[in-house]
Amino acid sequence: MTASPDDINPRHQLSPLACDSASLRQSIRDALVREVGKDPDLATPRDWLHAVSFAIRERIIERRVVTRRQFAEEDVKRVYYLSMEYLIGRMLEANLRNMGIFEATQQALQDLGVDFRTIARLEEDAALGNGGLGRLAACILESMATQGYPGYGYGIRYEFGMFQQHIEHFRQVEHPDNWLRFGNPWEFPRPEKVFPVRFYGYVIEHHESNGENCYTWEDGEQVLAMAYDYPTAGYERRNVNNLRLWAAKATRNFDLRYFNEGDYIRAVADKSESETISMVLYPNDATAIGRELRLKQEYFFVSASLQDIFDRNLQLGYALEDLPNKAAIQLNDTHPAIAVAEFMRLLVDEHHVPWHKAWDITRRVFAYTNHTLMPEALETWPVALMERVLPRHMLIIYRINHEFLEEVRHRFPGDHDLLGRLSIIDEGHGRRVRMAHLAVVGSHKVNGVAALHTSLLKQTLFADFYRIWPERFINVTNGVTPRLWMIQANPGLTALIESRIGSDWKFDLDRLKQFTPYASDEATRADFRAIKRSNKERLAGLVKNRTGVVISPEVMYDVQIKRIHEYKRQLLKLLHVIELYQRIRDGEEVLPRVVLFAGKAAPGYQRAKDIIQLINEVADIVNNDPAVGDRLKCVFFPNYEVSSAAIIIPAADLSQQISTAGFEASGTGNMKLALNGALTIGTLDGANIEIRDAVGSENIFIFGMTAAEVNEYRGQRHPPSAHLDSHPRLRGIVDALRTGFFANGGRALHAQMASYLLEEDPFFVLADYAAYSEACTRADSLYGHAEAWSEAALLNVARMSYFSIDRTVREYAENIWEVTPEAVQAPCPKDPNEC
Ligand code: F58
Repeated sequence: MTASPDDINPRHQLSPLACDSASLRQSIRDALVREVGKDPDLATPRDWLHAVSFAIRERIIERRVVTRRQFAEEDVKRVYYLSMEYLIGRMLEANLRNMGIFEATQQALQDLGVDFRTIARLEEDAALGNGGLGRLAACILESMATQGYPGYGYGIRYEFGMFQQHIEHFRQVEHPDNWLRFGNPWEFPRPEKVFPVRFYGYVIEHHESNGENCYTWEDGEQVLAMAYDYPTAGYERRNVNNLRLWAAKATRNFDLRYFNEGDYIRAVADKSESETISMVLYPNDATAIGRELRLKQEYFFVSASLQDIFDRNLQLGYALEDLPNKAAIQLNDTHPAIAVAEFMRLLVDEHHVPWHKAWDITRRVFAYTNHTLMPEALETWPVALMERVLPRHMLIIYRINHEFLEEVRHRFPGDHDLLGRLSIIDEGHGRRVRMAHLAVVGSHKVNGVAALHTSLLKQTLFADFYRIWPERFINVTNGVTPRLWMIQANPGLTALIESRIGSDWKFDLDRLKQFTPYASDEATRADFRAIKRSNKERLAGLVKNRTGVVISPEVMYDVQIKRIHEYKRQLLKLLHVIELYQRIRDGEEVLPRVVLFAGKAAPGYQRAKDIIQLINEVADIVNNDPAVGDRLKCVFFPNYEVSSAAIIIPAADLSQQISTAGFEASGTGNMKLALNGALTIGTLDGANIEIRDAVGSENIFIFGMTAAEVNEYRGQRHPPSAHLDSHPRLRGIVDALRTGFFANGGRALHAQMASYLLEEDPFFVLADYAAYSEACTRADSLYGHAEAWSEAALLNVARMSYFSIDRTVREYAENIWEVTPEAVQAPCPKDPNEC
């Protein structure tokens, strides 16, 4: 019972809005009056921002309607991407560019006397994520739309996204991210799309005549999940996919009990309590959050998404047995892993599918992406908590586990340790549910996000699972979208490439390889340097604005931009800043540079916050020392987010990717920076290894212990202080910290950080320092040869095509989802009547 073209009521045929600048101008002016409710004479820049967004959203949603109809007509298999996080950034420019109407809209605004850049800056970033995992989800959605895959994103519409970072007295202070306070023109609220989500309560077992018991989940409390849709446009394609984010609303009868008792205030207070579920994103980047509210958030969005998926499939007339041919569900890490149990509950309890059939369907539908090996980031929930919050799911997990362990027992009789290691329930730590095990057992494919990461997964975290199901584990190396991270962020470099090899590469990044010969062309190199320089001027303006620090566009820009974490080793870079400072003070020549750090620390992660303070205190001394001048500036750029990344990255010369080997699953900042012509200085960690293979080892500065060496070294238990003489200056550098040379807020913190390095150093900063400093010297000496540096930088650009998110998504589509792109329609014509 699927829709065919003939089914579409002729009265419902769309007459597309035109996209020439005159029509856009009219739409913008109309939206200003009709949607924003302002007289153009009185409109503020934000009013114009909203007006233009409304004018564009009309055009996006039209294409969404067409896309949805086409998918329904063609009976396509759909991909559902379940992610707790989407780090989207600003939407206006991305939508305009992907819709192919960026220039026309700029023109329309100019005709209205409005400057595009001025209003675009006012848009709040949609920062519904912490870091790489959330940004990857946003890149994947954009790529699915661009390539014509029928992809649906599901997540949470957090009222407050990632906190805003301020620096006060050198230290990070968090402010709430009230990103919706001016309204959000990009979302379509769907008050009719609501699903009930239950928590707590109890389970009743019913005995059936066929021997299978059936269960009902009763009582407890219910919250409604209401849909908000964010259409996601493909690049210069007509495809528009949908990101559906859920907000919690109190159920309509929430208040009956108290209202009947006349307790109005209590009733309303309860209402807001249930709405806290979607209130705020947990700002944690590498540790699992063991809070009840977090578990409720996870189940809340999973349950609503799966109910929605079931509804869609049933409405389209698909049989539940056929789900694996109609739906692929990707779990972005374990945060949505409870979906495995919820899917079983919906099949077995709600739709009365027999257990074993249901289990077969479930496994064929789900796949799971792992993003970390770090034990503290692996989610486990106390059995007691799960039993209380999700009693039915706990029973389902018990049965899944029982049957799984039976299978293992059968294959490996007598190996009790193996059973304990594989069990979904960890019996050793006060009984906890291991969500990663649930995800592996419930999926047909499990992937790591870079080659090294996947092979470590197979050797360590999932070694036992790999032994029993080797075919289940595959690698899908991450990628980044060139639309945002090149075309939008770096129009100068985009134009340069276009002038040399045309524009096919924008649709197929593989063709960027054709740019390779231009790396040895002097004119191209000179143009590249001019572009870098102007990108640096743009960044220098922003740095001055945000920090007051004046940086010269003449010098090397050396950047480390990512979440602040011990394993990412911002401290290693900071020690090098101190080395450079001391060398300048000692009268040595050093290559002039700006070192720029940016990144947020989890609010409860004291050491990460201490590192931020240390950076700021060192920066304060260095930047104000007249003996140093422009030879060294150290900047901590506050409130790093997608929109600032898009300005920092194109201006960077040197990209710091210096995590302790074996800890960074992949990294994606490394890809964005190399694509923009920054050279990487990095360890053999995550995707750095594949980047080296792609760009050539002569065009990257690799240093330090490998993952295997780190492992071996850890076993040897060397005292970190043994490395103080491995580099002529290391002792003096650590001494400067120890004695509080840079201290401003108090020496204690500096001394404490010195003892941390000397006594603990869990991420081997001191052990890798000599190698790091030497690699920096190599980088500096190449930078001194402008032609050679530019050649290497251009080779990086030309050879980064593998790291396009489009390649990543194709691999997911072919090796996991088994979906094909919908014959992507011809690129959007520029004909005003056929937008
Ligand atoms: C990141 N993980 C990895 N987690 O650290 C990075 O190497 C990788 O490139 C990226 O995923 C994409 O695969 C990450 O960002 C989180 O932010 C989680 C948020 C929720 C709590 C646990 C960490």
